[in-house]
Amino acid sequence: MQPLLSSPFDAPSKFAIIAAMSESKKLRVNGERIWDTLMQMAKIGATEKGGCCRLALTDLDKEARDLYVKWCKEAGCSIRIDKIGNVFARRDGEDNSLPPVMTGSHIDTQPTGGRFDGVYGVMAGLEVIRALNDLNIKTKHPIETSIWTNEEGSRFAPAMVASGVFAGVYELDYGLSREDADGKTMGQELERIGYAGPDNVGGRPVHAFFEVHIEQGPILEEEETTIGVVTDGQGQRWYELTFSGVESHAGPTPMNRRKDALLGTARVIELVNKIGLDNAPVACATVGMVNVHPNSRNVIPGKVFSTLDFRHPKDDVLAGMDKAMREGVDAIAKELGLTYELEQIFYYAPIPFDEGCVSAVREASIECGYSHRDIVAGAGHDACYLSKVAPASMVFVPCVDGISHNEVEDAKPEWITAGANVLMGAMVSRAIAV
Ligand code: HGY
Ligand code: MN
Ligand code: MN
Repeated sequence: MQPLLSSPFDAPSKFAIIAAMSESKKLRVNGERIWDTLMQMAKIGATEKGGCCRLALTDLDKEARDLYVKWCKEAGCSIRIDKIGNVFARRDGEDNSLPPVMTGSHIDTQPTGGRFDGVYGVMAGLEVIRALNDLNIKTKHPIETSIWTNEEGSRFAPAMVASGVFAGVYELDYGLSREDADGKTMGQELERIGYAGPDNVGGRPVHAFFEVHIEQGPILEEEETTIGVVTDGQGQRWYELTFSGVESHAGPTPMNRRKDALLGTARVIELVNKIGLDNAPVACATVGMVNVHPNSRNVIPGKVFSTLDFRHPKDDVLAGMDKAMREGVDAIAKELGLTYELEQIFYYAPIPFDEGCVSAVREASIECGYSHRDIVAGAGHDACYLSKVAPASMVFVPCVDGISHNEVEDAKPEWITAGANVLMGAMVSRAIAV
């Protein structure tokens, strides 16, 4: 059979073919089915406020994985699991010697997470496969949809560990040795829930990777734009800071004799916020976790652990934020007589996504007739690491009030359908090309 297209760059003709397919075969997903799939998944870890708490590698993560694997098998997929628990559901193509066109995201959530962050991208991949089955469309390349372990970095830090191992950013042992607050490692928890797979992690060709995700910010909804064509992922730096002072009695200890680790942390929270504002309008700077020891109301805290999170689309600005923070922390420690340990535990430079894949998303949006605009990803995503080993890009859809990492996280069914349609168009445009 003649290759349908000779090069990945004749996007218009690719979409001319897809348009023809869609004319004859309506290259569209089943919006009701994907919404129903998401609502079934949302029951696993459902919270009273309507959100989802399904932390990485807990029994709830296992329950969701098992259900997803069942659905994928029912859709005719073969299942592979790698040594860090990434799950790959594969739909054969005409030529299975060709590398797959892949999609996927994560199903682990924040403790007060929502019903869409991550899991939407995983279910959209399943829906693309289900829709291709309904349309009886056979692609040249195999199609794979995937679950990436521990994307959130909430239970096990840092974020995106498993896609990082797949992309060669981390060694497998580093990933498996990540510990939660109780000292349990990812490797132990993978064994416990039965998702320590046999396959090596990564090291295999991927023809293209696409991830659909809610924007998790306010832009698309405010502009009443349906699709975000994600051109870049902003860079991130995560730190762990421990201030040590002297625990002492809150009553008899004079103010000028204190070495108060929580006062130091409070100053750093102000400093981090100022660094973010000094690099407005796009910089983001957050202190998300503070653990106070001994955390007793009448003891001056002797040791305080906190986490710092910096984000920016320009690496040099991110480096400047790092420098300003380090200088500030040092000055605060000196002024308050504290010692400190500061470790950067996570860093990746801003990611420009693949132009061919970005145009595939844009062309699919046009072919589907959706309003769209280029956008930079504010959050981290597995696609950011996949972009190191495959041409990659992302599809964003709006979320209500731009809120995510919150139990009220919400999206409209028409947005969910639109994102899955664009994902399908972008994937098929790559899977029919040689
Ligand atoms: O932190 C992030 O950007 C993502 O939610 N892991
Ligand atoms: Mn996510
Ligand atoms: Mn998230």
